[in-house]
Amino acid sequence: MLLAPETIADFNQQHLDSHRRKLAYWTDEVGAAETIIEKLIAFQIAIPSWALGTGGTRFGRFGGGGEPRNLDEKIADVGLLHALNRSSGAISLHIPWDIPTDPEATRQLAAHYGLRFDAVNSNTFQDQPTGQAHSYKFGSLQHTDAAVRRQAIEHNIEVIRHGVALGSDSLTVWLSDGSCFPGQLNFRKAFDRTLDSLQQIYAALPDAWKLFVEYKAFEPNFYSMTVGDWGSSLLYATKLGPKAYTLVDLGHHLPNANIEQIVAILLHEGKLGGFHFNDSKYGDDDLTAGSIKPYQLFLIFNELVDGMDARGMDHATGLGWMIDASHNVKDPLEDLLQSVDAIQMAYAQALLVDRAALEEARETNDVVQAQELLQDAFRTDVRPLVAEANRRAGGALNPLALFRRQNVRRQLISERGLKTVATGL
Ligand code: PSV
Ligand code: MN
Repeated sequence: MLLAPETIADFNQQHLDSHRRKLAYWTDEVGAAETIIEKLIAFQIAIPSWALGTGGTRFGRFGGGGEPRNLDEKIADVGLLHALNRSSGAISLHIPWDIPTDPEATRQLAAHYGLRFDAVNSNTFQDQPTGQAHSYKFGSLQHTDAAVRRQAIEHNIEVIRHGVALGSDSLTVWLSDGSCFPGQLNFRKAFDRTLDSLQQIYAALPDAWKLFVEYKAFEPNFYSMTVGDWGSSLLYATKLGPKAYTLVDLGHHLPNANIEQIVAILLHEGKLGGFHFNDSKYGDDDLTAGSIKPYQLFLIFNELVDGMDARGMDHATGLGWMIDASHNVKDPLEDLLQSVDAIQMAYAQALLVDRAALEEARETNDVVQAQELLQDAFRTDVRPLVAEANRRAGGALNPLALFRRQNVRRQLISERGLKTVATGL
């Protein structure tokens, strides 16, 4: 489904007066407004191909209808999101949930929607119904059997090949490897085997590529995870070499972890590579970014902006930005629009922080002032800036409202049917 530029223009026209009144405060009073708008326009967040359908839990799945039936329809859905907010200009594929059979055609289709291919993701956490000789029940890259490890390594190399054909430039490896019970695993052997397997994958990386090592504290293994925290991920990435980085998924920490501190240190060490945004209350809940802990999201962005500036990195291209969420009870496209919006707001708020004053407060141990400076930025309503960035880039002042006004889901259901099921989570 395509959204005509006139539809967006017409929607924006109807809301323009009220938007201009809200924006006037910014353009009249805040010197940094123009810079923030420009940075927001440049900032793009990739959408994972596996998050375009309804998510499930181990207790079931309640499909919402009109889900994309193939890769082309997934690309069309991301194209639709990007047309609405102009901030979702990339798609991340999970292989073999999505295999591009005609990469050139897939590339052209994505380009037609203004999309590029973000990191490609391998999957050695599930056994595939066909064409797989060995099971990953007891791990993949860590497995005791060299034949299983070889199969998993070859799969990752095949994923790199798919990525090259699509113009992607990074591979994300998330392993479910670990153990469910004490005694099951020799931790040192599991570490060595995993490192050796990762080294073989790393050796197959094209020159300009990056390898992201994603960690996760628990699930599906519940006693130990072989890449269970940022420390082990950093260890693997450091041993692998300069093209390997740690990837932070916000849902992959133990409760109350100070993620902003982790981010600050990884960035400082030049080893933060990518991000998976979501939110959670209890575990890896994969909820909408900013829906549970918006202040934490802001504090993370505060460290990201500060750390990237310290290293002279381009905010838009220096790290791989992606949403990794699941939608059990919401329309997936609406949920993704909400996540992108929350990320844009946290980013804009972080750009508002008076960094010189903050450093001054820190150096003089003025705890109250330091807290005030952060909270002042967080409590600022930056929605007019985000709306203006979307509008100037050709998107809608309020993407979600336009999505609803156009009855997009009803149209998708009539095109694709009510009972369609997208591959993915
Ligand atoms: C695992 O929980 C994860 O966060 C990894 O990024 C996977 O690739 C993705 O979710 C989908 O299972
Ligand atoms: Mn993830």
